[in-house]
Amino acid sequence: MPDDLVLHVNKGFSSPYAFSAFVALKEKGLPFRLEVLDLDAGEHRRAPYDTQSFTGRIPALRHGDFWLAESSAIDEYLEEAFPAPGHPRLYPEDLRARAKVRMIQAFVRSDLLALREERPTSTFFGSDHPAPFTPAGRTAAERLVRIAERFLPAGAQHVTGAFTLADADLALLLQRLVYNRDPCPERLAEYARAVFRRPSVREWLSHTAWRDR
Ligand SMILES: N[C@@H](CCC(=O)N[C@@H](CS)C(=O)NCC(=O)O)C(=O)O
Repeated sequence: MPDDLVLHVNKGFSSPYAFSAFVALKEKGLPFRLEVLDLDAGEHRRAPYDTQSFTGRIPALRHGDFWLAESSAIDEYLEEAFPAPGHPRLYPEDLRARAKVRMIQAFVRSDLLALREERPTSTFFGSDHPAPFTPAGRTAAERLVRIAERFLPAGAQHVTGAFTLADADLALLLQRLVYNRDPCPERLAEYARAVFRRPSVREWLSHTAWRDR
């Protein structure tokens, strides 16, 4: 097929970035194929993937002969290549709501390094047990709670009027606390759990060691 879609992910399905692109494809209702690379074996650094993917990282999307890396670029490409109303909208139509979604996606990818290191996805997509927080990890966890409270309006189920990819990304970030039973306000915990009940997310989870708790 000339326009087939292939998403390259990592063995173990632990990548939060591949998660975002996978959820985008699923929520759009697009047929696609998964190509699973063993990062421990260095498969992502071998030719031709290393150069075709530009960055030699996962995720990378191939759409026909077009290659794209960087999860947020993949998310936005899918939104524009398969637009509403023919396909579900994953970014809001409203300019400011769309900007908010992009802000949250950028925040999730660039901030809270200590939290991401001390509560890696292997503690919920895999079977690793978390160690107690260092002061830096605890500070990052508290910062996440404070900022997520601002992102999620009171009484809302989503950060904007309907589900967007910011919800998928933010819910995964919150699961670093929720799944590991670290302090997290119930409102945020329930939000993260609800997003993780979406069929698109459940399908990702089915590839991982996730256990409902
Ligand atoms: N900014 C990139 C990050 C991608 C990334 O860091 N992927 C990791 C897996 S989570 C990877 O490929 N690591 C292998 C390596 O860097 O050698 C995105 O948003 O897609």
